Amino acid sequence: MSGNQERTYLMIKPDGVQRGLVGEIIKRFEQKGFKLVALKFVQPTEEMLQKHYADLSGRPFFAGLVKYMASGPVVAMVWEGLNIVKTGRQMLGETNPADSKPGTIRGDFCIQVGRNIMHGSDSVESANKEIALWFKDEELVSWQPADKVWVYED
Ligand code: DAT
Ligand code: MG
Repeated sequence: MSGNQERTYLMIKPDGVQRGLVGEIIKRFEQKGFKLVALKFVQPTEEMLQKHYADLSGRPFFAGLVKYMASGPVVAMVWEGLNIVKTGRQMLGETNPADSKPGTIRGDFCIQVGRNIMHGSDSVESANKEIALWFKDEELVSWQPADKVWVYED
């Protein structure tokens, strides 16, 4: 698999959906040149979210995090592209929106860490785990964007 096929799991959280930011957030990844591989609008269960955030289960904010994340539908997505895990995190901004630069998603659209509107995988390893948690293999779409040669050198 070439570097251009690196994948990440991105999720618009319930506050991003409720605040009408779905189109704006997807637009940024689309305009950047990344490739959409899978997308679904789902009401996540607490069980799914406990698995998704299993690494944080010992943290004091865990119960509140799961409750907030289960409070409404989310947009679950897989995106692909060169260095997308790292670049995706840069496009999101810092975990705490107060530390996020203007121009980033969290820097532009939210204020507090417990309402930071979007999730992005923090490593290729966690991306693979998260993609497998949220999507079945057959939901990952194989397609060739028409602009590929204009986005990548080769
Ligand atoms: P990120 O979402 O940037 O990968 P993380 O994985 O450390 O950050 O934490 C997952 C989510 O948990 C984060 O998006 C918001 C919430 N969170 C993290 N730290 C928190 C804190 N100190 N208080 C409240 N919520 C927190
Ligand atoms: Mg994280």
